[in-house]
Amino acid sequence: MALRTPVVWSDTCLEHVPSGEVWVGVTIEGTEIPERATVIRAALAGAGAPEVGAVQHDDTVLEAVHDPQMLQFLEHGLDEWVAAGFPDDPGQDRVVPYVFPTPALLSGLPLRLPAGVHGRAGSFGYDTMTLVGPGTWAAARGAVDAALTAVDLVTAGGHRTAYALCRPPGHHATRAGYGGSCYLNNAGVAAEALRRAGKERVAVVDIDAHHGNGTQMLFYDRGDVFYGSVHIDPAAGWFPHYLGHADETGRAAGEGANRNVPLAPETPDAEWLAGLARVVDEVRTFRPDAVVLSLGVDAAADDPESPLRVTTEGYRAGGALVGALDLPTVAVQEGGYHLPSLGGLVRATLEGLESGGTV
Ligand code: SP5
Ligand code: ZN
Repeated sequence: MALRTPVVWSDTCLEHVPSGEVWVGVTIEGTEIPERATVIRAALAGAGAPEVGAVQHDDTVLEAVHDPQMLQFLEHGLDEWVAAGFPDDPGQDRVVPYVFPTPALLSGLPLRLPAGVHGRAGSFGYDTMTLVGPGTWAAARGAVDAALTAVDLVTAGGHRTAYALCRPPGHHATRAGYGGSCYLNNAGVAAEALRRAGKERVAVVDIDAHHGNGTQMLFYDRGDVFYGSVHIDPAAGWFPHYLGHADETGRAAGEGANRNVPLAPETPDAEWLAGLARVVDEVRTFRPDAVVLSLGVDAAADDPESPLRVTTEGYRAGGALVGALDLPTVAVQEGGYHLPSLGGLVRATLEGLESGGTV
């Protein structure tokens, strides 16, 4: 049976080309490449899913979720970088930070934004892998439009589920920081837009292999947005390294509205699904009015960026667990890097999502 979930697409997603990211000091080819989006798009079209063009939205929700100074930097920082001559000397055409205002550096003094763009980059970029190049802003902003369009489809468009084929991904982007191949937090923007569309309680379920530290911290102090994630244990040596532990349960009004289920390397379907079922049980207890699914498929066995061992059928069953909530659900694409299996994994998850409820 054909997929009925609309797929929101923006051509701008192909403009971001992350070649030459810096990992442990070495320039390597990026893994978060445009072909990811084209193979997913083709697989979903092949499954019969209708495609919808992303509709441009204004910056209201985006500016509520992200620091305006970071938005400014992402939009205009590259122009400053080029004007300062870095493409010629030392020969770097993308914005790469090199000094970071960590608590250890500032030693309690307040953050003061550096005048030089190369210094300022580390105020917003929190790693060296997530470079800002010529198409980065257009792609990231287009991904936000895709997420917002998917929200419109479930709030006013008569669909229970909608899927935004967001690229670049978003769940590592914090209020004032970008990293982990993420610039703007598409899932966070979707959750906030659902709140503003009248959904009083929203749950974000994150099945990307990595912990969505950005999304977690956007809502950490809030009781109206739940965040739950199943992911590779950062304590086992995996990105984002500093967050994603089981004892991060929320703060202040958000206490109890955050749930992390870190998993050991090599975790197969059964334990991954058991972890996801725990998250989904807590979502049910939270009684949300809508769900955002951060749909990363890098927990798959073949994926080069994580050691989890989930199969395509595991992803289908995971989609069904979320679909069984039978709530308006906006799925947004996060990670997933194994091109030959990527499309089938996303397709299976969305088929599971549809089958779990009454679409
Ligand atoms: C959205 C998402 O899935 N972001 C993933 C960010 C984690 N990236 C960690 C990068 C580690 C570098 N990988 C280089 C592999 C070389 N073999
Ligand atoms: Zn990931």
